[in-house]
Amino acid sequence: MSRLILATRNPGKITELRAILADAGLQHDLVGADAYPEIPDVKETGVTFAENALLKAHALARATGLPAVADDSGLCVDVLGGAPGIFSARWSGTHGDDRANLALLLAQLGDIADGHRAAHFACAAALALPDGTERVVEGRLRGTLRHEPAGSHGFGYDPILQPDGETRTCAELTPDEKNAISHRGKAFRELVPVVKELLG
Ligand code: ITT
Repeated sequence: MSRLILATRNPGKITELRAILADAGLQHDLVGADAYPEIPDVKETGVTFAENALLKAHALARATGLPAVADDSGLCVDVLGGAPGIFSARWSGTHGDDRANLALLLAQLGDIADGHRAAHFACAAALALPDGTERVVEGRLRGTLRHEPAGSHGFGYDPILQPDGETRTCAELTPDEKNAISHRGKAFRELVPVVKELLG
C-alpha cells in the first residue's frame, strides 16, 4: 500500500483526516507527521490558508520523498474582519493552547450581540508531491458563535461554533456529523479525487 503523509502535528486534525480520507475511499497508508520527529516544524509565513497549507505539504514531501497532504485552517469572525483567521492556533500567544485561545476570543466578543456573531471555519487542503507538483482546494463551514462553550468533542473553537441550521455546537456533534458538514470534510473530499488521479 503506498504511503501518504498527513503533514500536521495537531492530533484533533489527524483523527478527523483519517476518518474523512478513509470514508472517501482513499486506500493509502496514512502516516502523521509525528512519525518524523526529526523534521522541524514549518514556519507558517503565508498570509492565506492556501499558502500555509502548501508550505506544510511541500516541506514534508521534500523531507520524506513521499506525497504529503496538509491542512491549514482557522476560525474567521465577521465582526473581527476575519480574525483570528490564519492566527487561530496562536491567538492567545501560545501555539496550540485551545483553551486560552477560546477564552480570549470569547472575552473579545463579550459585548457583541447574537445577531452580530456570524463566523466560519475555513480549511485549505493541499497535496504536494516530491517533484514539486501541487494542488490546493478550500472548504468552509458557516455558523454563529455562542457566548459560552458547549460540548466535549472535537478541538479548538468547536465548543463555540454553532453551524447554520444546527441547534448544537460542533463540539456537541458526533465526529461523523461534524465531518459530514465541516470545512475540513468539504475540502478533503474535494482533494481525494485529485490524490487518486495523481497517485493512482
Ligand atoms: P498543524 O499546523 O500542525 O496542522 P495547527 O493546529 O498549528 O496544526 P493551523 O495552523 O491550521 O494548525 O491552525 C488551526 C487552528 O484553527 C486550530 O488550532 C484551531 O484553533 C482552529 N481550528 C481549525 N479547524 C478547526 C475545527 O475543525 N474545529 C475547531 N477549531 C478549529
